[in-house]
Amino acid sequence: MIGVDTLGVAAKLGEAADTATAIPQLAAEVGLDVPTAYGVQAALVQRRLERGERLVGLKMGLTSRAKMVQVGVDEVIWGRLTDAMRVPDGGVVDPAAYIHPRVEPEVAFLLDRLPEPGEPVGDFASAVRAVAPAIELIDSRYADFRFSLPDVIADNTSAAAFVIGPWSAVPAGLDNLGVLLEVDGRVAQVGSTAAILGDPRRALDEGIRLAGRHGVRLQAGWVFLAGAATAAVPLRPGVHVRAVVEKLGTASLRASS
Ligand code: OOG
Ligand code: MG
Repeated sequence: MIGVDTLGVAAKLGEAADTATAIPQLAAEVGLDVPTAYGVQAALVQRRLERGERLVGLKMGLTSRAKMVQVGVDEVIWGRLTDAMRVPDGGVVDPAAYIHPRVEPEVAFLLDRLPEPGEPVGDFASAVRAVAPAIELIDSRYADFRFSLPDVIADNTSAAAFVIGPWSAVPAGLDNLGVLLEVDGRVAQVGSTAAILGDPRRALDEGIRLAGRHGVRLQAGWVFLAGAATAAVPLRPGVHVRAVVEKLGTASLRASS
């Protein structure tokens, strides 16, 4: 689309994140469609790279019905992860650094040898070196956590922070593992990895395909978040959050008060 001020839109979203201040949705007003929204996302993440952050992976969004229903957008999307977004397992995050942070349980892959662009992942075991339970902290930069499809794509799919639990070897089946999200020891969300496109391994095929359309090639050593199996829950000050994935273990974080 001609005439979209990609850098200007990226600057608005970047400042909203840096200052933890919500902004109105902007896609309709500035005329963003899906391809131009991915262009804004690239420019938004480029701002981070220019201040010294490193690209360390890719995240999928809206790969489960629960998430699509929660945000009212029903297309699979992807975003970029940088090293500054990573929080150590068991680490502390400050909820005040975000606008309206939410947490969700995820499954992470540590990428290894990936096929050529356009080729499906034939052998998952050689494409993925290890798997881990994870937590994603999402924080839409739009007021009331409401957005259209191009809005959320431009906003780097609400990516804000992530925690990866211990890596383990890829288990025989990943397609029906129980998933829990606990807040202060109480179960807040229950699900199954089956909710992630039927099998989280499919999320990798989708990620390779969709990112490839925009010239992004996944790299060995990158982290890949397959998308949340359950709806996200608000992150309140002072709470302890734990994601539990059957066979894989747990990842946790604490919110400062
Ligand atoms: C969009 C990001 C969705 C997931 O795992 O489905 C996502 C949002 O919910 O704000 O990260
Ligand atoms: Mg997510």
